[in-house]
Amino acid sequence: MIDEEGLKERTFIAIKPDGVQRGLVGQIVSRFETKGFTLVGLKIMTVTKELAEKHYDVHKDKPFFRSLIEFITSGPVVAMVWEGEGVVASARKIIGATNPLTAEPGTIRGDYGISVGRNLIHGSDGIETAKKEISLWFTEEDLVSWKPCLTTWIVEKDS
Ligand code: D4T
Repeated sequence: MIDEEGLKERTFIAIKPDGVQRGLVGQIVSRFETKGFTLVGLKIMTVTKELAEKHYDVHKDKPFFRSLIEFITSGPVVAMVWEGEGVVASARKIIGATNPLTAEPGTIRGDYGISVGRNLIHGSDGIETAKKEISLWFTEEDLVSWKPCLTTWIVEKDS
C-alpha cells in the first residue's frame, strides 16, 4: 500500500543490546530479508538516554520504565527500516509476543529468548507509530529507496 506521500509501507525495527551481544544480528536480519521485505535503513548505534526516553515515552509511568531505559542504553543497538506491503503487522508476527516464554516457536522471541526484559528486538506496533519512530531514529538522508531486482518474483502486483 502506498500512502498519501507516495511511500510504500515501512516499519522501524531495532535489535536490542541483548540481540547484538549474543551475535544474533545476522540471523535476525535474515528473517526479514528472506521473507521478502526490503531493507531501506540500517545503522549500529549507542542509544542516548534522551532517545530511549522519547522512544519509550508511552511507557513512562510503567514500573519497568527505568530498567527498560537502562537496558536499551546498555550496549549497541542495530536500528533498521524495512519496507514492503503489510510490513508493520507482518514484522510483529515475525518478532512474536512481548514475553519470549509465551512467544510462538518460529518467531524471533520464541526461538531465542526467555525473559521479557531481554526480548531481543523491537518492532513498531502500527503504521502511524512506525512513521513517528522512523523519524525519531533516522533522517531522510539515512534512508535508501530502491527496488530489488527480485521484486517481481516475490510480489505479484507491486503497488
Ligand atoms: P517493543 O516495544 O520493545 O517492541 O515491545 P512490545 O511492543 O512487544 O511490548 P511493549 O510495548 O508492551 O513493551 C515495551 C518493552 O518493555 C519491556 N517490558 C515490557 C519489560 O521490560 N517488562 C514488562 O513487564 C513489559 C510488559 C519489553 C518491551
